[in-house]
Amino acid sequence: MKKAFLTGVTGQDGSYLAELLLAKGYEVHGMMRRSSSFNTKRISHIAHSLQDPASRFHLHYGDLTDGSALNRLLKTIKPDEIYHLGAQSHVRVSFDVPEYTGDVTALGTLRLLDAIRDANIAAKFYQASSSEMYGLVKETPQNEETPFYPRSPYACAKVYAYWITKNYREAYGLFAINGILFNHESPRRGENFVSKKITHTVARIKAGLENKLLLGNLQAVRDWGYAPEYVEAMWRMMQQDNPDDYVVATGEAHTVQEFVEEAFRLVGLNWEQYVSTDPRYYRPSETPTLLGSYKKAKDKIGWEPKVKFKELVKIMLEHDLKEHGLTLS
Ligand code: NAP
Ligand code: F7E
Repeated sequence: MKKAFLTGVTGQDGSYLAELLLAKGYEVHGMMRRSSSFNTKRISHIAHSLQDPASRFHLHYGDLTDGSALNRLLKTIKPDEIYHLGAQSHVRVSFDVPEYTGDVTALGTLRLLDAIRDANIAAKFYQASSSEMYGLVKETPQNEETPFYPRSPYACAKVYAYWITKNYREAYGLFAINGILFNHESPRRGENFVSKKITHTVARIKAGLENKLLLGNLQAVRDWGYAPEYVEAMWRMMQQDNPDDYVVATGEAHTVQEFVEEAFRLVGLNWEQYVSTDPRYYRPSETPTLLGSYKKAKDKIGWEPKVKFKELVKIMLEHDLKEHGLTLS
């Protein structure tokens, strides 16, 4: 039985990936950090089996700032595949906590790669790289060869993590790869990312619990895909014989305003009556527009997106309406 080790198991992607790997028969070990309140909401449906001695799902405390814990975990678990998804992943917040973001998101990756060397294991390593690395884009659409121009402390940290992953591949022969994923969303997306903020608030407005939605830059353009499909791409990359880097995207771009319009349209409300902009949600430097080419992923690992923009908005909104006992008519 293959063993996988996941950082970020309590996050959006970690929860979907843990489900996928369990369904494929893996033994799954997730690292979570200690929190004063439960941070396991996204995995509670699989974590309930933890008491079962036959469970293939295991949780371990650890933190990406704690190299000795990472070393110990890898030496004890000896995983075949490591999916490194843990990060301070919020771009706006990275301007408030730049040093912490660098420590967790950049150096955390180095600590984990070094722990693989210290444990002397032949584990494959997946780095959760990001389209934010393209920032002020040098060409459109962006592909694996497009130069990076990061626009936030988060994106700078991800550029470091990208290169240190590649460096450990070249220097030490590790099977270490970068999945350069464009924005991907789901009902499990954190509520302070724009997609979930919109569908969550539109559902509350429809339920009569709220009457406004405050947003930042409505003209930002993103290539939004569906998270459960993106974790499948991660797994496929890791099943290849040779390590390589891949872009995962939908090849469709939309503005934040279009996301807003679609969500309000679905519930039959006029968005302009509810939406205002607030400077608090603008970034000191923005990534204005992103659009990815998934050609290499399609050709080499047979991956293609199925859920596109309108269906994504609908999936997320239906889920959030249901929380209030509402449905789309
Ligand atoms: P997410 O929901 O924000 O999850 C981040 C995970 O990292 C959570 O499990 C979080 O734990 C954990 N974490 C944060 N700080 C940590 C620390 N100091 N030590 C250990 N764990 C820590 O992110 P996601 O959307 O699932 O994204 C997964 C990865 O892909 C991230 O690296 C992100 O930067 C990257 N990425 C995401 C996208 C996207 O559109 N979603 C696109 C490209 C790349 P808590 O639950 O305790 O907070
Ligand atoms: O912002 C604009 C904002 O925070 C998208 C992370 O998963 O994807 C994510 O980063 C756009 C930006 O995602 C609000 O200015 C307008 O242009 O949902 P977001 P992100 O910054 O693209 C990448 C690929 C990652 O790697 C990251 O980890 O929407 N926007 N108004 C807003 N954004 C937020 N959060 N809140 C607003 O009110």
